[in-house]
Amino acid sequence: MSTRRELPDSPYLAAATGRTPQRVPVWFMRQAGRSLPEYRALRAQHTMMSACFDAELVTEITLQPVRRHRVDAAILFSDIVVPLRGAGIDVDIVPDVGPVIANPVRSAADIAAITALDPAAVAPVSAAVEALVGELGDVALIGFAGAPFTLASYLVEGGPSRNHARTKAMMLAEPQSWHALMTALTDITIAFLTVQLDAGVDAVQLFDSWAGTLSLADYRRHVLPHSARVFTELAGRGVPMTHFGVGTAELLGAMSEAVRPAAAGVVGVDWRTALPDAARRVEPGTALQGNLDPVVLLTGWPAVQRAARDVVDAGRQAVAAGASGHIFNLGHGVLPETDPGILTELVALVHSL
Ligand code: 1CP
Repeated sequence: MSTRRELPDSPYLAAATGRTPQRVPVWFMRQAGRSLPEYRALRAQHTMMSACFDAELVTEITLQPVRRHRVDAAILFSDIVVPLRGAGIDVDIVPDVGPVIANPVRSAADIAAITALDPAAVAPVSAAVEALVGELGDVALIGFAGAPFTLASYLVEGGPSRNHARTKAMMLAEPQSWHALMTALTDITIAFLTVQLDAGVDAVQLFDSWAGTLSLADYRRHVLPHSARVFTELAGRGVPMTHFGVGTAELLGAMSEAVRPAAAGVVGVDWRTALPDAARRVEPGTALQGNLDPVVLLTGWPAVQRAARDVVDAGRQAVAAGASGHIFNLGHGVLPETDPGILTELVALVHSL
């Protein structure tokens, strides 16, 4: 187990932990990958999954956006389904589709067959994290995992889905199966984050990308206890932890309750909710991350520039309204067709404000 780095000058860690950063920190979800020509060149020679299990490629792809854009945090290049592979599930990442599960999980027997994550199966992830913390200087390294609900949605549906109908059917009609599935996935998520924390990541983010498909009542009853267990079990690590989802305006309060045990809790906000409103919905002492609409980046620099200034202003208002900090990001991931030059200019603009 490596000792954690002290990064007193990291604006990302300052904002996440309630200190005043020297400048507004900025990084982008999905900054590593799809939008970068240097990523596409590497990917032309490797499948997505094989890249995720190659420590040198993981290290290189994680560093690409840091070199190019001068962001304040790196996100580990991996995918939310990587630990499922490490737990014996036959999953692939198909170009232009996303994760595809060979045998979707639909019966009690399917659920019982899910094994624990063997840390040895994701050894290249540990090796990459160890290499990265040696190379990143003051740039924070964020590890991540998928939250149990979002992982369950891929496993039950068999791949990406719009309405998550089979997932909701299991959740509502087969509560025992649902609880068993969510418990197994929560264990896998905790184990995958533990591997990354042991190897030295400076912070973690839990992606519950599709939780916004749920009502607040269903989220609280069927999902929140499992996600909260992730944060509770890892709270002792003392690192900032971010809880993110899309379409979660109604869930922000509950999502911040889940992350409350963290030494420093951050809630990711999508572009639909103004940051000062989000500040009033989350628990006191929570920092906010977000929330420029990724589509704005496709509309040209004048619009990007105006929207970015608005987000920085809204972040200041959010802090005045009680948020413990603001980390500039998009409301969801960088779209593949984004001009990387715009991202570089955006980082420079945010740093100048
Ligand atoms: O062909 C390719 O090159 C694959 C495209 C790709 C990439 C670059 C996928 C397939 N995953 C990734 C990497 C990835 N995935 C990262 C690290 C890179 C970075 O963030 O810079 C991260 C953090 C993820 C996380 C991820 N994977 C999420 C949560 C974040 C989010 O965007 O909501 C989700 C939902 C996935 C599943 C997934 N993997 C890949 C795709 C296209 C998808 C989404 C599929 C769908 O629409 O349901």
